[in-house]
Amino acid sequence: LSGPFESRRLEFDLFDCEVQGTIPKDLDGAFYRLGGVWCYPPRFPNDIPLHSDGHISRFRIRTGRVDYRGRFVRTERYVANRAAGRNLFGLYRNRLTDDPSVQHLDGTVANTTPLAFAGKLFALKEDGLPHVIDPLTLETLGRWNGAGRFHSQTFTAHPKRDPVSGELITFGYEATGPASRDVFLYTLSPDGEVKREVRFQVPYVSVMHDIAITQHHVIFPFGGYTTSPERLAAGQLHWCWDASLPSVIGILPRNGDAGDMRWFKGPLQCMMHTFNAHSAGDIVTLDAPFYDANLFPFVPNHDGSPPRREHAKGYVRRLTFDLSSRQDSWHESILFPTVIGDLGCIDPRFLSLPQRYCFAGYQDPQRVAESGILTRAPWPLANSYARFDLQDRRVESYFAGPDCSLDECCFIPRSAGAPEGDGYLIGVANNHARDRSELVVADTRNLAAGDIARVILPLRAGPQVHGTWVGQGELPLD
Ligand code: V55
Ligand code: FE
Repeated sequence: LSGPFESRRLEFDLFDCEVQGTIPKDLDGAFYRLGGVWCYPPRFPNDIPLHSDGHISRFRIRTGRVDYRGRFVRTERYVANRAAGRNLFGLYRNRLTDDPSVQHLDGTVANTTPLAFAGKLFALKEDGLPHVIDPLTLETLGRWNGAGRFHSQTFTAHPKRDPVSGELITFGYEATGPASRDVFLYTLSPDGEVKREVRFQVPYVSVMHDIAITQHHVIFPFGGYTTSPERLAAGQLHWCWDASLPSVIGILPRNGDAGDMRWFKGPLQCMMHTFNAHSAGDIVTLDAPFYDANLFPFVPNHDGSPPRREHAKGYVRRLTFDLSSRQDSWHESILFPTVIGDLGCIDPRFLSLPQRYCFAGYQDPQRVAESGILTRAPWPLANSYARFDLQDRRVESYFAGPDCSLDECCFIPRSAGAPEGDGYLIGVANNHARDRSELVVADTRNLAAGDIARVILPLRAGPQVHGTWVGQGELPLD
C-alpha cells in the first residue's frame, strides 16, 4: 500500500488529544488496536500484507479525556530485523524462504487481534503463540504457552470468551507444523489456566481464521485457501485459492472428543470471520459475514491466475445446521441486501447466545462520491458502520464523513445492564484529506445523527486489523 493508504513506522504518545464534541463522562476504559506495518520492506515482492510487523496502540478514555500510545510488538523477528537493518524473513509462513541466519527464530508478526483475558493483554496472530503486552506501556513482555500446557505451535487470532462461564475457547491450526492437518482445541479457565485439550484433523489444510461458539458447540468454518508441503518446498507463498475445493464447517460439542466432530460441506465461499452462533436443541445457527469468493487480492489462484477481487461480496448470512439429520449440508440465507466488509462485531455480552444485532463496516455506495478518495482505494474501504437488527430486519447506519475510511468498529454497552446493542460504537476514521486519524464515538440510539465525539490525532494512528474495548477493572490501565 502506498500514497494515502500506506501506514507509517511511527511509535508515539499523545496526552489529552483534541476532542470535538463530547465523550460521555462515564466512558472509562481503553480501546486497544492491533495491525501490521512493514518495519522494513518485504524480502520478496510477492510477500503479502498479512506478514507485516505487529503494531499495538491504545486510546485510553476517561472523564471525557483521551490519551493515545502506539508501539511495535517486539517479536523475535522485529528484534532480529532491527539488528540487521533489513528484513531477513521471507514469505509469509514459508520459513524455507528466510535468510538461514533466522530460520531458528520465531517468525510470527503478532499483527492481528488484541485480547484481554485473565488480567493480561495479548497480541495474537494465527501462525504463532500470543505475545504478552504491558497494558499501560505497551511493552512486549514475552510469549505465552499456558505454563507449558498449550501444545499447539499456533494460537488463533479469534478465541471466544463465553460470557456465561467466563471461559476462553481457543485453538491452533497447523498445530504441529506448517501445512499439517492437526488442530488443537483448548478451554481456558477464567483465570487463564489450560483446562482441556481436544486434538483432531481437518479434511484439508486451510485458513481457519475464526470460529464461533454456542453454549453447546464449537463451529469451525473454512474453505478455498489451501497449502501443501510441496508448495512450501517449492519456495511459494503459503496460501493459494483453489476454487475446486468445497466450503467445510466442522461442529463439535463443547464437551466432545475428536470422534464427535461432524463435518458439513457446501459450495465454495470465503469464510473468514463470524458474528455469532447459538444452539437450540439439535439446531445450530451461525451468523457470519462470509464472502462469495477469495477476498484477498494478494492471494494467487491455485492455477497461478490472478485473483479477481471484484467477485468477492460479503453479506450478513445465516446458516442453520440440523444435527439430528444425517445430511452433511446446511441451509443458508442472506439476511440483508447490503454488501458489507467482514470486519464487524456484536455485543460481547451475547456471544454464544441468541443475539439481535450485528455491526459491520461497509461502503455505502450512495456516499462514495462524497468520499472521492475511496474510489482510488485498492479494495472497497468502509465509509459507514451499520447496525443490523436481525429481529426487525432493519438497518441503521453511521457515515464517517467525506474523505474518511473506517477501521473495524467496536461496540461498548452503555452500562453493564443496558439492553443488547444499546451503547456506543467506536472506531478509527482515516481522514485521507487531512492525512490524520480520528477516533469516532457514535451513540447506537441515533447512528444516523453522526458521531457524538471525534478524537483528532495530528497524524496517523497505528494500523488496525482488529480492536477490543477493555473496561476499567479488566486490566491495570493506569
Ligand atoms: C486475516 C488477517 C490476518 C491473517 C489471516 O482478516 C486472516 C483476516 C492480519 O492477519 O493472518
Ligand atoms: Fe480476523
